[in-house]
Amino acid sequence: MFGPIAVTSRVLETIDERLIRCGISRRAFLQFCSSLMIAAPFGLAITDQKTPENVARALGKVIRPPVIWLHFQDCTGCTETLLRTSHPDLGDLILNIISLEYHETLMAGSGKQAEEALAEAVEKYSGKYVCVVEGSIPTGDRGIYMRLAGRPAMDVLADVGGKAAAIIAIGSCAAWGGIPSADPNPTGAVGVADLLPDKKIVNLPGCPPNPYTLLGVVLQFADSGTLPELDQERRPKFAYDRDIHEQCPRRAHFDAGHFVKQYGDEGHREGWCLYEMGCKGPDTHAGCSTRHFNEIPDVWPIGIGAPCIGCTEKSIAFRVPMFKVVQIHTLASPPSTYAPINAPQGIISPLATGVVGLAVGALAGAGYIASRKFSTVKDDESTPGSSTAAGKGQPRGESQSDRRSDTGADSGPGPKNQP
Ligand code: FSX
Ligand code: SF4
Ligand code: F3S
Repeated sequence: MFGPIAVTSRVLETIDERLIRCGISRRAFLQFCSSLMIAAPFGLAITDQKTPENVARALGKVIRPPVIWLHFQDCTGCTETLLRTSHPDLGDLILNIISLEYHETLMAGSGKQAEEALAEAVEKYSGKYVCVVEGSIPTGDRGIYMRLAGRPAMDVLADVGGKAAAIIAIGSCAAWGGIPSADPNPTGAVGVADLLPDKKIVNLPGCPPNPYTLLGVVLQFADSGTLPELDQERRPKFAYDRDIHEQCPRRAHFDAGHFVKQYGDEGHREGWCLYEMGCKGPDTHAGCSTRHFNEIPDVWPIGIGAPCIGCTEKSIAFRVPMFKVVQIHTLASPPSTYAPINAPQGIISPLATGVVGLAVGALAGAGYIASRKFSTVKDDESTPGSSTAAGKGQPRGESQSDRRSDTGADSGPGPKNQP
């Protein structure tokens, strides 16, 4: 248990106590635990359980962590992502799992009353609360571009963030400046770590990020006082260790050279790869391709036909032009669960799948069906509106390395850049 908070446990309830008192259904809590397991399958002690029931049992005993949420230069999208769950029950539940002591957008009070609430929460939980920061902090001209109750945002962060047990910078704005820091950055916008480099800070970039990543980190900290393993950008590895391209459902089209050339063209309608539309997936670390938003399958940028803009990468989002294609640096290969688009037909017989076993058979069968579906596209139709070799679909049975070596300097943006 998180020591300092446990001391005040007579005041703060456990999650179970709170949910029972507020009449929140067990069903909603189990649904939440399932989503948490999907968002954080590895790397979090709290989801290292076999079933949602076990996660719920462990989480139920945790003391609700006090959270003070600060808003600076933001669009409130990060707050929205937390509340716009697909079931209203879940939104309610989230606000009951954490003990939100201060949040400008959600609290009923305003003005003097709100300021007093903030001061009281900071004093009462000093050194014990989690400070969530949303939005970038303007530092230009001694911070005059944003004041809260007469104080520059920088000072509020130094005070409230400075007394926190840990800070979570939610969204790209708080993590590294985000949109407000785009050139020419008139307000001198920076992220939290630029101002409080020595604090315990977890960055959750994304515009917005997945809310379950935030909840996973907060709950792990409340349970054990520890933070998940972070990468060099202070991002938790459990959510940011892979690039979008590695797990993208459109990856088979990338490998086959099937690219959307224009919004609304045939390739776009068919769900082909968005690389030539400037998709930054190959250079972007985030879990979006497997952990979608609002608990709804395919609700994520590429899922709805828009290229990834690299919103989690400080060197890409709002820095590299939207339509500029990125270099392919990784050797990532598509997971075996995605059928290659040009798979030879008929190689998996019902007999073979029966011999291999039910589980493997089901997987291979699904792959086979998917490959049949994709391969109904004729090779000569692979690049609508283009006559160059770059976009042509490759003949069936041709190896990936053949395809890569065939796509020379001018022949195709995707595979040609792969090592
Ligand atoms: Fe920034 Fe959060 Fe982008 Fe918006 O508030 S990360 S602009 S989605 O929502 O701060
Ligand atoms: Fe998916 Fe983008 Fe990679 Fe294409 S380039 S496979 S759309 S991540
Ligand atoms: Fe952002 Fe790209 Fe995901 S734009 S939300 S990292 S698909």
